[in-house]
Amino acid sequence: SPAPALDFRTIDLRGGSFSLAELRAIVPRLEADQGSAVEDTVRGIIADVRSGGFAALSLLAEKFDGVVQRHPRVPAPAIADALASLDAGVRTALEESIRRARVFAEAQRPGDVTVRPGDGATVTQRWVPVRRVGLYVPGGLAVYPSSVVMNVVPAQAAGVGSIALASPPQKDNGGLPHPTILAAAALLGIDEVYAIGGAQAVISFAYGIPAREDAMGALPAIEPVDVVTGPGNIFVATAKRLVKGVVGIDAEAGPTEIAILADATARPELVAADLISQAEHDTRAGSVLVTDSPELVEAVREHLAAQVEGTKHRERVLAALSGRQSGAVLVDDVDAGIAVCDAYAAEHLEIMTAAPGAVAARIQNAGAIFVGAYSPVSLGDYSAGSNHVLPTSGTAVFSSGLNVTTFLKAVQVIDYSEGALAEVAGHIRSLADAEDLPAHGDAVDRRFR
Ligand code: HSO
Ligand code: ZN
Repeated sequence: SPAPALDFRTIDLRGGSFSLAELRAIVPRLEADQGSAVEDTVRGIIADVRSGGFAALSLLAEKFDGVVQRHPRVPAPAIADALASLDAGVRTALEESIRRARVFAEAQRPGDVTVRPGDGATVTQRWVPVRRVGLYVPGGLAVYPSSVVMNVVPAQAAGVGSIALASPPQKDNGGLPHPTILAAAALLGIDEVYAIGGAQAVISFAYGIPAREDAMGALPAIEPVDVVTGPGNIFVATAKRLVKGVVGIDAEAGPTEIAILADATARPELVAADLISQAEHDTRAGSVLVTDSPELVEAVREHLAAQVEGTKHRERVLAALSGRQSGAVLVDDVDAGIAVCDAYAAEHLEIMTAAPGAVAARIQNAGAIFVGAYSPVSLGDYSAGSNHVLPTSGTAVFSSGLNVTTFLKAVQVIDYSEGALAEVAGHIRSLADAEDLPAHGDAVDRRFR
């Protein structure tokens, strides 16, 4: 088939003035998925796994992964072997990623606060980790040991006592998950690993799988978790959405995005390289340039065309750069560019302008901001110390990247003395009567009779 041509479109906003609603409609974005057929499939898998337990998981492993499986738990020696066979350079790099991510995550732990709103009265907010977390890691096209690091490290820093991991069984690896996933788990000290794919992994974690006996003996339970995190395809994302409420989930991750806010001082070859780096993930990935320099747009387009020819995943990159989710947005000045970036709310936003730190400080909406020519998104994907699980599809307007608080919850503790309660008893009476809930007031008054 003929190679697709680069079609990196330009949206020219110069000379116009646009409301936030207009900007949100204009910025390059994928059409939202409908996905109701997928939802029906996933509901079917939920029903099967909840009623059939391990027998249902075995059938699904055979159907989707082509493997015969009696129980999905990965034996400890297989995890140790995977680490022993890991490439030394990859091992050192992962260890440094873990170290930097851990320093950052541990520094994020919020402190408890106690206030004294009256004499003898204290109110405390205490941060408590969730008991148990399940992490799903894909095993198909995208095998990302870096994502194991990004999910596990903040959970460990939060003090989560029990962390389990699931990844699809691989036919050519004896039904075990991909060896680099197992090796990353080993480096992080995770020994509870299951060979379960896709939606059924999320469902197994959310509801648990009860212990059973078969002809060969015991099949130990998978204990339910409190939070499920991890990336995945549309089936995984749908499963997470459907179990939300039974468990907590991290953000539903859509295709990855990079926006670059640049002025005429930016180096076009670096802008092009960074746009290509994220386009490499997915034909649906979004690569957006926002600039006040028409010369930069032209230069970037030339570098894109040239660099795409030498890149390994050329077809995928071309499709992503040419999709309606990608393109250049031309604006009058950097201020207008900031407004466009806030409306777009990119998962990753690079700032390549004069004084990039000052521009970055004015951005309200982005999953992560990369400041200046030496902070590319690739750095954040692997080795910066920041997390690469970030809100996509404009959800950075209201949500955050994975961090230590994803795995914590705040418990409020109220401790009033007799005198402290007496001080507000009349107010409680007034508000209880105003809401026509007089027993609320009575419960307080009874203490003072
Ligand atoms: N850019 C992806 C994460 C990733 N990149 C993993 C390489 N490996 C989403 O933030
Ligand atoms: Zn990436």
